[in-house]
Amino acid sequence: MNPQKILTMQDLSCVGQCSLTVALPILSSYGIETAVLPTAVLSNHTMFPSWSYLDLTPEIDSIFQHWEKSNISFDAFLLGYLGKKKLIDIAINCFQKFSKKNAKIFLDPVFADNGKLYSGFTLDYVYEMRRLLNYADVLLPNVTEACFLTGVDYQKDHNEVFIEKIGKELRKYTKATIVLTGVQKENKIGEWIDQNGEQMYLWHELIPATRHGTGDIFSSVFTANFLKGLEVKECSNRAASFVADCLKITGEDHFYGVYFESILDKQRRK
Ligand code: PXL
Repeated sequence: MNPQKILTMQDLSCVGQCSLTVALPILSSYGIETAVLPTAVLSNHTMFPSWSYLDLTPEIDSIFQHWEKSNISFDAFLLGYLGKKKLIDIAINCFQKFSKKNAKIFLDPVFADNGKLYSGFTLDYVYEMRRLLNYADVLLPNVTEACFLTGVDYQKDHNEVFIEKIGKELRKYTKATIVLTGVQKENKIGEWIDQNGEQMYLWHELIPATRHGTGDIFSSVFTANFLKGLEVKECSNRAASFVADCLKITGEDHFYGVYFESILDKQRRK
């Protein structure tokens, strides 16, 4: 048996349960061989009051040269937080060099939430990110990211007119299956999905807690289930239900990520 091989490209935040420290254990737990391309090492993620940042992009050329020599290639790519404009071209180069035939690209653009850009991001970065949308097979933005990418003004009222306008505008940039996350309605949270022209909403119980890294958990669980052959709707339901379970078990004492580790095994067996 040849396990599927995925490459996940994002930062390594030493502390904080996000990006690689989430994607790697989750994807591996599904039996998917997971290679990593760490784009930077941070002491912790950027929701902490301060952080150190070591840019690893100068090393990537050399990493790629060695991968080429060894004929390394991947069945899939999962991109999360990149954080530097130059990484957009590096990502495109990476797909061109290391994709197996029909390799799938999962792109979570990760640069904003709750109507605002994350610390350190600018509109220039958002415009660069638009170029990557063209390469994605599955695009997993939250509502705020989708607004920045399309130029639609963010609003708290996620009514259907607003959501579907964002969806229509996103279509101008991508043929990907769009999974728009964090859509809110009354006491529910959900996704709006547009796959091959078929559109649907999925709704789940809203757990009234905001924690860091839940988007990264969502995209990792979604991607793992997709690679296992599940329908998009089921991948999304499973990802949302795992995030909800994580939020439920994470106590108030833990201000950054969620305690996903203790329930990961149970999730994978579903
Ligand atoms: O969870 C997304 C994320 C990943 N990596 C870093 C971050 C963030 C969100 O702020 O700061 C370094």
